[in-house]
Amino acid sequence: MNTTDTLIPRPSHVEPLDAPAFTLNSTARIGATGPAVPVAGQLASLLRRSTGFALPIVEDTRPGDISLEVVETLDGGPEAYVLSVTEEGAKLAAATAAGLFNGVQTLRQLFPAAVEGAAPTDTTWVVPAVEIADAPRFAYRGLMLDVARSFFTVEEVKEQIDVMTQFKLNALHLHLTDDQAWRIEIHDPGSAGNPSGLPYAKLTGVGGQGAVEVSTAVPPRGNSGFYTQQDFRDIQAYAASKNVLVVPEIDLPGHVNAALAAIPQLNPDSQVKPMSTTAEVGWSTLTADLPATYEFVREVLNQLAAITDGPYLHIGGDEAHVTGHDDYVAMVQQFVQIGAETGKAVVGWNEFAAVDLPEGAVIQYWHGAFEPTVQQAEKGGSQVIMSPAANTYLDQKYDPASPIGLSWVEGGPFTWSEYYNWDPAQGGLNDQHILGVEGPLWTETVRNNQQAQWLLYPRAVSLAEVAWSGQEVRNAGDFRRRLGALGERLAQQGVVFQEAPDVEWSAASMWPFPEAGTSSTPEYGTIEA
Ligand code: TNX
Repeated sequence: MNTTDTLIPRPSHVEPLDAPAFTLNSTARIGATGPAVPVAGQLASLLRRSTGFALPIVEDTRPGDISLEVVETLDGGPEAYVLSVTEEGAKLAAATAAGLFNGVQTLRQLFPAAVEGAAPTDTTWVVPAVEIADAPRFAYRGLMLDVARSFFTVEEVKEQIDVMTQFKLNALHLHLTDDQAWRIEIHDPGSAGNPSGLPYAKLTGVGGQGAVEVSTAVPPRGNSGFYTQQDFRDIQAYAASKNVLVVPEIDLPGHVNAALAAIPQLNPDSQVKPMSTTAEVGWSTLTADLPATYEFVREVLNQLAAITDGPYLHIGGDEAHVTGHDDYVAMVQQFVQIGAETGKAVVGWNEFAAVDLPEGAVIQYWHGAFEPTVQQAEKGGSQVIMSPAANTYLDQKYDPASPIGLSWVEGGPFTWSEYYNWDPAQGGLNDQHILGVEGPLWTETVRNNQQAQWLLYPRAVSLAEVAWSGQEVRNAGDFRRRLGALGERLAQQGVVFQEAPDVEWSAASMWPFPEAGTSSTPEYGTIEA
């Protein structure tokens, strides 16, 4: 195996050195000062766990150590890093802590796979001599987790963050509301801020109990629950410590049944709707000529903006099939304005490109006509997050017989290569228009982290490389080899992955997914075809 066979995503410049390797031994230390210290701490915890070495964090280094340094003048943008490994040690430099975090993920992949182990093993910790200079192609490299159809606890979300960050993915979009459920606490603003007396506490009181129910999923009914505002902050702080930005979504003006079931004033007849568990889409809507609609959206977006550290608020906009076109435009035009007034940049699914977007708005392209997105990007200056369903939808089946996943996207089934062999710069968009790439994981058929991981990996790794590595260093055959090598690391971490049959995996997945029609592990229950 050569040096780069373990690096994923592939760095922009790698120069293996024809020189003796570095061996980390028990007396090694990690050098860091100032903003490099927390990142050094993260590297130390990983290495201490698998090596059993003390690895103290120190200010000055000597031969045999690893050093992390913030060098503000370093080129390549905030997430770039340079890593140099010689017999004398490993030196990592970046302009920011985020860049160092990225470099640490690369260094981690240069160690033997046993570095991912949960307990010390007797391994010689050799790192090949190499010079790496690396920077991302796109600033936004995301996954979306649909916590509305089936809830994921704070701990489960943190676990997902732990896995994704090793591939330098840096954005987590949380789809917080949908027809089946409402997952984020909204406080009662008090009488002055609540002229219509909307019962905001019912959003989670009623809406938080909901979940999807489909006969093919195991178990059929999704999980209930919701995040308090403190939970949301907690997820966000954890994400930030791993260079991940959280993007919260309130889906409007469709996908709102849970809100209609909680708040009578959002309905034209002032009667709450029943909660619903169906996976059907496009059948609910807010009402354009009810003043409560705008009062509600303003309060919700204001509260969400107040607890969101990142620059983005996602306001949905997709599949409003029962909203008349004029009503759609009337509402979404106001919603983007309300969103912008919170001080955040609004993000929406590409349908929302039908309205005049405020400055800084971001369009998430997923499906349908591409022209409105391209036009707004070229003329209006909106940036685009590329999530074309056939190249990024992580909820799609790997195989028609797969027990988990959906199959509505044309061109499927989809394995790692459909998510690898595409270029986000397409149809008139160039890299300047593109903020980045995101893979959505819708959870109609997903009930826990193992099932989620099975759909995510390895396809999310394909997306990570599409988002990070320039076209000039990407190559499917080479990527397939590196995926094979990754198997061992995922297995060491206890991460479930799909054993794509065209990849030579270096280890088996911890739970190779059972075939449809067979009954298997307690975690999965019985899988129906
Ligand atoms: C379409 S993609 C949806 C979601 C579904 C998904 C299932 C998008 C913006 N809306 O409501 O969960 O298909 O793949």
